[in-house]
Amino acid sequence: MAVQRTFSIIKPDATERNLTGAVNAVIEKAGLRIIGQRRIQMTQAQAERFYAVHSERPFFGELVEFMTSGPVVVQVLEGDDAVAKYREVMGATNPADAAEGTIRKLYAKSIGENSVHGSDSEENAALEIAQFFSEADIAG
Ligand code: 3AN
Repeated sequence: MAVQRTFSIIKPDATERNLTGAVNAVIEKAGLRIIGQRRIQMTQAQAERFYAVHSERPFFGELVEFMTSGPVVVQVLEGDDAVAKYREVMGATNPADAAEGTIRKLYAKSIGENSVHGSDSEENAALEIAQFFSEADIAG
């Protein structure tokens, strides 16, 4: 299995409930290493750019509003097969469908306020990491 990087966001519903450490514990227990991490207040422009692929979806406005409603923690994760592994650790988009022990089963409030984001491909991971990190801010 190849060592990969993936991009993660701990979303406002989780930072608001002081769950950054709890989410990080699940990530690290799964064998992923947090090699870059920064807490930021996303601007509307950053959120619109990040979720541009969803711009035609009915929930786009709500999604941008939510992602700018409070601080988020942006992260670079590294490990074997990191993209797929983190998707597994996050659980299904809708917490009602998420498997036991996953971050969304443990902590997500709803399909919209679902605590974490993780890249869906290695290609998107590279683009998403580049939106928020320079190499100087990543140490593996
Ligand atoms: P995932 O985050 O599991 O990759 P996507 O890419 O389908 O899921 O959706 C991106 C984000 O859009 C989700 N994390 C969630 O916050 C939001 N979202 C998706 N579907 C809905 C929905 N039906 N209503 C509100 N927000 C949604």
